[in-house]
Amino acid sequence: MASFSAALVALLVASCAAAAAATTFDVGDGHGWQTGLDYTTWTSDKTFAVGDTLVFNYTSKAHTVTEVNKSGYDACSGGNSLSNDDSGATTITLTTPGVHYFICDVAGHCAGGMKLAVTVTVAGGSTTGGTIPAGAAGASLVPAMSAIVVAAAAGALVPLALFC
Ligand SMILES: *[C@@H]1O[C@H](CO)[C@@H](O)[C@H](O)[C@H]1NC(C)=O
Ligand SMILES: *[C@@H]1O[C@H](CO)[C@@H](O)[C@H](O)[C@H]1NC(C)=O
Ligand SMILES: [Cu+2]
Repeated sequence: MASFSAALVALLVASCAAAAAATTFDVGDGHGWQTGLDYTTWTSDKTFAVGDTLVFNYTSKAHTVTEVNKSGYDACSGGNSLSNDDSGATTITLTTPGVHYFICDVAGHCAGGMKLAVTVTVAGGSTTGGTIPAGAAGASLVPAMSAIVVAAAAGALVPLALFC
């Protein structure tokens, strides 16, 4: 049963990693996108991957979500924005790795805290990634697949769904 358990753990880890590969982040959590919050603190316990989504919640027209480069972020300048929205519900899907910078372009708001920098890594489940060591995928996939069969037969997929 030891190898079965090991395979099941591998499957759990793999399925949780896949689930984590596309996370929707509610920026600022219940506080939304507003002045007076520290979004650096908000990001500090989170990791962001390609495919994840940021949802900015704020009063329409009262703020903007303006994607800028590092210069714009550092200077609180939206003059060379990459994208801009003030709809009140801005959804940004993080499609490329690297650091993505967002500010509010209403005068004074960026200086008042409305600046967000997220470091985006290649997702573990991404098909575009190059970070999986050669051999690792092939080595783990076969026991994971056989574990699916065994786990299904054992009726173990219900607790599996609850695990994540
Ligand atoms: C957005 O913010 C408003 C006002 O703060 C709040 O009532 C609402 O629940 C928030 N929506 C989401 C999806 O967080
Ligand atoms: C940001 O964009 C501006 C305008 O295109 C450019 O002059 C500046 O060098 C860029 N900064 C960075 C860090 O890429
Ligand atoms: Cu604002």
